[in-house]
Amino acid sequence: MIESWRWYGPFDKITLPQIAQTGATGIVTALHEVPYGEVWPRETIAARNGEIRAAGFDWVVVESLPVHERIKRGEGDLSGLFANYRQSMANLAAEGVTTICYNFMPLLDWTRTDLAAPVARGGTCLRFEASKMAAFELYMLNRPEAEADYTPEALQKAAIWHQQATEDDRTLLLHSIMSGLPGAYDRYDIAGLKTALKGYDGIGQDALRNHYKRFLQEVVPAAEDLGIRLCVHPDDPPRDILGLPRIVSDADDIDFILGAVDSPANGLTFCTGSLGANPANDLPAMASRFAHRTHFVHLRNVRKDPDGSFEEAAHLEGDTDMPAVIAAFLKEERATGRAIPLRPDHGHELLEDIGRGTHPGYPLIGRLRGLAELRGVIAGLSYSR
Ligand code: DNO
Repeated sequence: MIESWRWYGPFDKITLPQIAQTGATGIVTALHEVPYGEVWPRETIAARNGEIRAAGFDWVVVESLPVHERIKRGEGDLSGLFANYRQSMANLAAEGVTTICYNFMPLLDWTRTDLAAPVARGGTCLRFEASKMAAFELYMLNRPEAEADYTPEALQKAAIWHQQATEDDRTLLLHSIMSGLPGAYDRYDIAGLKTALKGYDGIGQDALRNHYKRFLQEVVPAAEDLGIRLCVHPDDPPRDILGLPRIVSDADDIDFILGAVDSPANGLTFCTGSLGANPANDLPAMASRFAHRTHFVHLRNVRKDPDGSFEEAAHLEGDTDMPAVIAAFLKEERATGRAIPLRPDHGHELLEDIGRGTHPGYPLIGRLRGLAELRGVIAGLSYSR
């Protein structure tokens, strides 16, 4: 597997020479500065690639080439947006960057309620507390229908949180929930989020699936011609949220997507953290089943609570059998001769990470620990004497 590392570009507080010391050889990045829906210029791609190469790395995966919300909503004449997506792919391919991760989550990317939840032995992790999410939906967004999405216990705790919360608590919760928008620096406030949610009125799972299928039909043939491998990132958390449908959450969803345009260019980012937050997902089984269409692997672990809460555990702790998942990808590599890029997804903030102000989930030491542990698993599984 190709050990890679997500780098947010020249403004990332973690520099390429620092990343070199982790042992990773691949860089995962994006042109975060280009607004969603616009073409990624070839010169800008070339310049970023030059910087990455000069530091001794390969740009192994684009994460992400974002899909514009209008495509997700199926709104209006989309031909320009589809053409722009194809042109960005062509410009990337021309510069030798051929694996592209994206997601199809309406409005919000990964969603957490706490960005610095304490870890038992020190350090902090990202956490999704169902009761806080319920409080946000019911009392800050005033979305009474949300009651149906939570357990009675979570609803009770939500009411108590609401009674006790200060203005600062509410501001912090909004900030945490908005932090998942990767690399995008504009965030919704409550009014903005309400307006954005209205844009999805009447769009259920079936409609979103149709819009997604149309997107695949528009871009996958071009990807095939260009030698591009697209790989969709699963929903995080893997369920409907804020009343928005989510359609990349389990094995049935993935079957639908891979079948919608049945081509190796239409693939998957296998994210153990996202998929692992759904108790019904059997990750080793899913890894075996979908390894042949997996072009990128995100490895991290989660520990789940019965009320739907979960938190990010250390990479080899938590509920997911990480060695079993990795074994499935090593088997695929042995069978096909492919090398699949992986990255340690989020890490805990540990030691000097604390207070450094790196992107939530993307500290240096916590991810370095994760990568080192995963590297050990791979070495162990590859040991054949
Ligand atoms: C979370 C990331 C996701 C991912 C996007 C891909 O840390 O794995 O934000 O980058 O969903 O489009």
